[in-house]
Amino acid sequence: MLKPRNTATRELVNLDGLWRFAVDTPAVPEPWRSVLHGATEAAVPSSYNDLFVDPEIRDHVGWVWYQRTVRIPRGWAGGRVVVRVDAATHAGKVYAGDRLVAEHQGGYTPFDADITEHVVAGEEFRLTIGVSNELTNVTIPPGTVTMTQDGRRSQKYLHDFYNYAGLARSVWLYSVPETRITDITVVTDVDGATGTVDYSVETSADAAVHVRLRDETGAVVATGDGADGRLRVENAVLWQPGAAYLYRLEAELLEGDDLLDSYPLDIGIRTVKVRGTEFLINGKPFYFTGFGKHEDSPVRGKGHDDAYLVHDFQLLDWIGANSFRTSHYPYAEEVLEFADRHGIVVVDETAAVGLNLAVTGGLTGVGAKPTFSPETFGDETQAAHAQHIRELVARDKNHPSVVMWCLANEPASHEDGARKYFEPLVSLARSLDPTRPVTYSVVMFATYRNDKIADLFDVLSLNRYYGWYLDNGDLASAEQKLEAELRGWAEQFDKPLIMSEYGADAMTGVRSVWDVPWTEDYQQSFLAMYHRVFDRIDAVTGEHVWNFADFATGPGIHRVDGNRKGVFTRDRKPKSAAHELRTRWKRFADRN
Ligand code: GCB
Repeated sequence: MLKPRNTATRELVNLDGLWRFAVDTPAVPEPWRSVLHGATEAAVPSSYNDLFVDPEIRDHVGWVWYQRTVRIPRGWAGGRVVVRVDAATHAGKVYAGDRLVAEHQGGYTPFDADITEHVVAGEEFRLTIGVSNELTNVTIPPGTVTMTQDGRRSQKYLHDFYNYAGLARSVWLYSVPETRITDITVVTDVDGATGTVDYSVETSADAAVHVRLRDETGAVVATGDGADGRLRVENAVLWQPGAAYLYRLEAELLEGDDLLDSYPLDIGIRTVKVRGTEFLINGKPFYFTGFGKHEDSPVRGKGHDDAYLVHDFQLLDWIGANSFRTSHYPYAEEVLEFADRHGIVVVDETAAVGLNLAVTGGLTGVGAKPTFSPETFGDETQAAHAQHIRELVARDKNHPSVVMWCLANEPASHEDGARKYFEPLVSLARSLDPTRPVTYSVVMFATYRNDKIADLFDVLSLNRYYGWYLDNGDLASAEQKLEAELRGWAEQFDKPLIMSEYGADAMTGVRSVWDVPWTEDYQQSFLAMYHRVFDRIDAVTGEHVWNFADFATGPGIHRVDGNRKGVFTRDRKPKSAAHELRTRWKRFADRN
């Protein structure tokens, strides 16, 4: 799935801005058929929830409608005209005038609507996009819609972040030639001082393919002919964590001397491999330092924002982080491109969060119903999960920053049924991308004794909260239990262990000289305790603190206007713990 770009043969119009906006109502059964009735305006990109003061909009369950008028540029006769929706959370429908032109399920991967037959170059048309925030037991992530006593529909879900919805990423109008490049896949390797780039170009019809690889100065370093091939780059400059280097692959589709289509792709030459307990990037052991993040900011919710993007990466650099996990869904493509350009390593996670009914059972690890069963999460959920993995890999496979796929966050991997559910998904991910390791984030109920799927994966990513959800306020007990558990995993599996979540809530300005939960001091001591343990266990190959910044959640008795485990506040001010991490991770900079 190629990102829309301006090229010699393609044009691109950004449709962001203010759109007419209305919540679905039975009074207007087919709102796309005319100018949206009773509409207000909403910003795109942005989640819509926090834009409005009206709780009927914020808490609405079901469809909302976005609409605007779009003019097709005059010169676009001849090719195909496409609308790209970068994200419609969690389901989208696109109408060109009165016609339904695309439907998509899944809130964090893009989709296209080919509108060629429904529009005329130089003329305007009415573009309406419906977005639904509903989650069910067959969506990824899952949820349930219940009825309140007074007859309102209410969305319940099993994940700990607010169910923001809407058009949170850009919408584009673009043109592509009739005979065009439809996909490019690149796999790189290193052979001594030579970098190899295996490329494969898919096209909509037979035509000659020519590729050219340029270095950062623009000099051509390799060329190739044919839809598949291998380029060799002598004295290749590798893409390294902290030292990004990108080559530009220019793919061209030709008929004789006529250029039918061209598409540029920035790629990095690098390798990723797991060897025993080591995670190797370019053959060198890599130790992950960083965070589980969220796409989350005031007012915009999950709306992509280039200012927050730049600032968050500045803070990652300031604190000495070399990586992050896209917890708990694929992030905007702009984020991955930025990571590519700035040498930040990414663990790319699916939106499969909440496949765990045991979480609703409190700290017992036993839910009222089994998680994986035909009546809970069964074949249809698994099919939706598989489709999501296909779309994620299709979108992100060429990013050098992405070094691993994380197929789920905290599934009930200790329950019967987990293996039957996950085995085909792991095989699918491996067949779609044989080059990257796969992992999942392991919930605390799943231990090295009872987990049923760990052997299927390359890397074990553990989410652990000793000292917070267990032994709250007692870091001495927490330290013993954490160490015992990590040693258990390390003895049982010869695989890298990443602590993919560890963290404590802290309210800025709440202080204590004792180990008092919710203070900044406790958050700091909590992290320091984990670090002592990590440093005693060789198999630990990385540490991702939960979370980079405070973030919005649904209401809950253990949430104070959201989750406060951020090392930065929601408006990105450091808490005391940030300094603890900075001191430690700056020291680590030489290790990678
Ligand atoms: C977890 C989840 C994460 C939560 C976190 C917490 O295990 O993976 O989404 O936000 O715990 O703070 O409870």
